[in-house]
Amino acid sequence: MKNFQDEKQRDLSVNKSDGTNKFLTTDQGVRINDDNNSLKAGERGPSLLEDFILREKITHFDHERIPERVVHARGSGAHGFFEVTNPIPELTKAGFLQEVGLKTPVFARFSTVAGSRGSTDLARDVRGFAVKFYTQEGVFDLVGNNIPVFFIQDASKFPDLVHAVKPEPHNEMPQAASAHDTFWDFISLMPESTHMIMWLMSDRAIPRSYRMMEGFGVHTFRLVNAAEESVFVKFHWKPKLGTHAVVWDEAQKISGKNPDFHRQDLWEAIEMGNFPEWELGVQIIPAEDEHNYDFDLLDPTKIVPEELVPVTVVGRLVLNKNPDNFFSETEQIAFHPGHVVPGIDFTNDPLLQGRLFSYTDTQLTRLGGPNFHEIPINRSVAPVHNNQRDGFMRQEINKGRVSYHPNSLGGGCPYQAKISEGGFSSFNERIEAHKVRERSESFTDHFSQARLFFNSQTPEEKSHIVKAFRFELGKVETTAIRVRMLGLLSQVDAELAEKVAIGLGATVPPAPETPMNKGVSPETEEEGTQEPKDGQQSIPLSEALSMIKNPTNSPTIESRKVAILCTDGVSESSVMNMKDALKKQGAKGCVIAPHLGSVLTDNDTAIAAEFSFLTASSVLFDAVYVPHGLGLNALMANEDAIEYLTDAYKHCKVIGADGEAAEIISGAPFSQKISNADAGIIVTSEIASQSFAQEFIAAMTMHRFWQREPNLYN
Ligand code: HDE
Repeated sequence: MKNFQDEKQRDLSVNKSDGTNKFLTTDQGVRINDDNNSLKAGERGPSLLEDFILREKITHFDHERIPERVVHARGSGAHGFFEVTNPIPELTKAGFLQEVGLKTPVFARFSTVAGSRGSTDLARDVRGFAVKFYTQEGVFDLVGNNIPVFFIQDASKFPDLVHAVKPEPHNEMPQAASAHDTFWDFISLMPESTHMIMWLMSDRAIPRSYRMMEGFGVHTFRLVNAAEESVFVKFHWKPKLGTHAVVWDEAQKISGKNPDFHRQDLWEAIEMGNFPEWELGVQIIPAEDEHNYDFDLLDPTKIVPEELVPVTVVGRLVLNKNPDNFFSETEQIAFHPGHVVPGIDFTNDPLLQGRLFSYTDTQLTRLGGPNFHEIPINRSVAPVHNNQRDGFMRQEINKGRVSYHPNSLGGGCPYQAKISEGGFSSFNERIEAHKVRERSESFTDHFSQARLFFNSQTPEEKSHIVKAFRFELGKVETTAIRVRMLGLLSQVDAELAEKVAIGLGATVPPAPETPMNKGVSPETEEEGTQEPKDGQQSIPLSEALSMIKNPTNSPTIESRKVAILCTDGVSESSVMNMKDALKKQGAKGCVIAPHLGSVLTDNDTAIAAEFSFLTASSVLFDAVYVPHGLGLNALMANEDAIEYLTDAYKHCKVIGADGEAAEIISGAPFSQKISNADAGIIVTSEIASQSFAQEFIAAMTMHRFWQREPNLYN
């Protein structure tokens, strides 16, 4: 055994739980001889207090849980890198954006907002999209969402918003859902949330995958260059796989069948080498254009339409490694919009300003003290030297007597960095104002952009929004709240309000003489829609706001999953033909059979069944394929198998069948509804045809065939 006589021989940096030590030990490093029996006075006797091994193990277990995040408790994350593709040194001095090809390590965490840690991934909710950049100049966190605006304009309303959306306090229901009275009570009294609510009721709130969501910094930030000149900027993440959603009925079923659907999707994609990827883009607004729009850049309930200011791509984010330990990394990571590096700065957005306080404050409770920056996942790769000392769980062993500045005993170190040495200095913004509790008049238009969003959607997307409102408000028990919401919606679009009202069996109230405004008292304020002033830019439609109009830059089915329904007697060549064709496109065909094990093909070979009809479900796949085979009658008699097809049809997915399996489609319960123009139903009488597989794949690149929907509900 090693003799640690010399202090230097004790390598304190060795992680005791790195797995290299094969012996089980206590936290003090003492090897354990028996981990199965507590120490007792006699084999049938009482346990002894002396048993330090038992006490340590149980004490640690008793304290395993830490408080979950107040919001965004449910999340999943991964490691990766950010690589610059288009440097912007003329706009920012941030070192990590200076050179083509420069890579910065990152950790990204995606989350829902309202639910608890164990809640479903598929709740209708905003998704958090937080990225920690470990830059050479310190940590930069871009803590955004998958929706570019927010519910409220001022940080002071955040606790109210969160109290309203969380489960109701008297009975702790419903979990991870906004469809309840307190949420809509609050929203119906907060007209400033109308724009956000339109996004929340759209399919953006039920993404197909974390890998298929856009991300937004939401607030306007500043970039600052070496000459200390600043531009305004909005951050955008654009997913390589396009922005896609599931449908609400599907989301609810997934919540039951696999509440870890997004978590598993992210994990498996990375394990399979399908590394999730996004472009980072910026909308750049010159300082002199600050007042050129019919909205205020500081108002977080507003977007800057991409048609007015295009997105300039600066780099790409690739996630290529799953965490080794969920708790240590994904749970303990601590984001903060106030973690910025020289070259990136804040604006006076009053929501952002409030956030700058909240994030450190919340970690003090969640992570137990002020040293959470020392937890490995939070550590800066840039050296950290300062005079912060002590506190719970201090890891750093600071040496010497000096823990103050200025000092002479420590040679003046650590000393302040000049700006030319990379020292952070806040943008020198001129402010001359009265101290007031007021909101700017330029924040009062709550409806124009809600209308812009609604009008920019396709008819299918509009109908999903109507249905989402019908569902959510239909769950609200207080009639007055529903009616108040209809009043708000009528100020966005009369037809929208009418259609929602039909679903609720209600009547749209007459437009208020003084529409609600400023989000506090419905009675007091003036007009909530504002005409652009002279010279201000405004647009009636924005194509960029529709997911369906922007499927993806390059159609792909990479990493998509297809359910292949099989029984004994299935055509081996059909199954293998489809599996191979999908594999070539980076997608996966999964054999689903009445039982696990394998199915026997028409060639008497065995094909492994990845799932049984019981262990998987149509909603967990992007498309369904029924191959030719002898056992088709048995398949048709199986209610579970038929449910794969009916759900796939209802959720507008591609359905394919070849050979005699085509009859299954014509005999399916939905067959009367299929229109000839439905390009999502691919059938052929041929067996194992290459062109059939290609047609099936081409249809899958369309994601969904929404044209089916009007027929579905007639
Ligand atoms: Fe957060 N938010 N937030 N938020 N937020 C938190 O910080 C808060 C807001 C966002 O994966 C908390 O560490 C206030 C907008 C994400 O760990 C907390 C206000 C946006 C995450 C907090 C906002 C966000 C959080 C809870 C209004 C989009 C998860 C745990 C003034 C731009 C990050 C924690 C992760 C987490 C406060 C509004 C995004 C309580 C006070 C707007 C993605 O500090």
